[in-house]
Amino acid sequence: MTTLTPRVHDADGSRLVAYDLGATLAEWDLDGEPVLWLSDRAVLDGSAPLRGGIPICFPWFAAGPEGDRSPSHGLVRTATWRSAEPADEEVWAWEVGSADVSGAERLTGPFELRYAVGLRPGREAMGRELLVALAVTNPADAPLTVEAALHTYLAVEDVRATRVLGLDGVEYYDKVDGVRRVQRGPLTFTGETDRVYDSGAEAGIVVDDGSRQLHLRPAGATQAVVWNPWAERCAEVADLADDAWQRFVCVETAATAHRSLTVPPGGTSTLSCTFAARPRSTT
Ligand code: TA6
Repeated sequence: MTTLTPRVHDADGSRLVAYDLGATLAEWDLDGEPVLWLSDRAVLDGSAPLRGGIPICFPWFAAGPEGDRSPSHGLVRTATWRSAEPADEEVWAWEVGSADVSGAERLTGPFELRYAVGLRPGREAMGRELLVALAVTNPADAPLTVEAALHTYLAVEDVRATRVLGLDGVEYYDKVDGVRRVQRGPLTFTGETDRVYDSGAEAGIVVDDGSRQLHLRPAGATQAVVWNPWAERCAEVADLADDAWQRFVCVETAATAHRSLTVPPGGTSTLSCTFAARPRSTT
């Protein structure tokens, strides 16, 4: 059994931990406080995607466990990505292509992915900002249609006191009961929540847990996904402690079924999100 080797970056009050497995950013701590949430039962031997941080879903979202759309959330979150040259403000960059991922080309056609994690000075006294960006390049001469998501686990003090703002008036598909609804006011959490919102939320999303506000600015997405498993479903997931559901919410920058990404021949489409958090101590 192998243990994955982490990459660690520690500077200016930010600590980042990432793995080449899935190019997964596993941790972002700001002044010692976790902003991203990582399960204390996360599997770190390469046999499963990381439960926490920002796993990358591609070239499909959800589905599994059998059929063409298996495993769940695509093929790249368990692929080992190659390290690439980081550009300005990037801490790390990785690449992976359809040729590196068994079976991918048959299902989607060829693709090349570049994923970068960066830090930059925050605006408006917000400390450092984190920027993550997934660039999808289509090297072929036919359009490439794919789904993708930055499946972001955010740390909250208690999901029951957490509000998500910025989705007011947006239609969503509620995966818990299979009904389409329209969001009215802030999203609050009173049970299992699994929603696909029909907006890329480029005006921004705020996750407010009562003692810290986390500002997300997605770009290039067609949807936002919000997930919390709540108690019963959490207990069914091996790499989640029974009470873990209280301490995270997933807010995902996404392009999934019916609103997938079409990358033109020779073109590149980028899904990205900027995160800014005010440290708890100064809130
Ligand atoms: O993003 C929400 C979701 O698709 C949920 O339906 C839930 O299953 C979750 O992701 C976790 O999926 P995973 O394959 O990581 O167990």
